[in-house]
Amino acid sequence: MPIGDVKTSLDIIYKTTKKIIKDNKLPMMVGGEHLVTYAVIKALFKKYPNLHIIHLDAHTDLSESFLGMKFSHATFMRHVYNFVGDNKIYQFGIRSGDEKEFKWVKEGHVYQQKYDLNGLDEVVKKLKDVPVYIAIDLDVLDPSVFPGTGTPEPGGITYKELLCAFEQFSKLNKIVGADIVELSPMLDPSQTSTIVAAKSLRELILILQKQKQN
Ligand SMILES: [Mn+2]
Repeated sequence: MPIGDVKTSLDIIYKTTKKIIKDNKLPMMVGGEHLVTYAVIKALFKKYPNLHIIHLDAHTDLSESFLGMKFSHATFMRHVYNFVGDNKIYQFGIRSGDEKEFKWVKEGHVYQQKYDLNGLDEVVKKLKDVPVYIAIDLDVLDPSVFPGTGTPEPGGITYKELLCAFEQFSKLNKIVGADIVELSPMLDPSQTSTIVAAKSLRELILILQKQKQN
């Protein structure tokens, strides 16, 4: 990635994802900055116009702009919304956002479960046979479990709860891509966060592997 060049980076991710899709493989993104997800979903949406997104995160990421930037980790899901449309995005674990975002959510554009993963089982039942993308911002975890991230928010879920979410995801029949993002190893000298991220990644890869065999 050309560091600091957002547009070129998104272009590279978009083109690479298109190639992965064309080769009949499943894109699995690892980060880093959550904005990477935008380009992957954009490429997947071309193939799956009925694409749904399950998004685990502490933050809404639904601002139209952040610090003057249109494309950032705090805005990407709003830009995803702009092409996937109403009732396609399902957010869980959310405990940070601004007033404008929460007001917009209340208008009913996206599904949002605050603080925890309650209701995920029902959403999984509903989305069982439609194309689903899974976006996991690891800051959905409590900072006591995962401090190595750029914008930690107290009051998050436990690792066991995340494991239960993976169990739910394994019931989906059509996962078409996934990501695990926002690990910043330098922010956690204990390296616990890196271990948590690696273990989460393993779980998600096993779920995608099962999808490939279907
Ligand atoms: Mn976040």
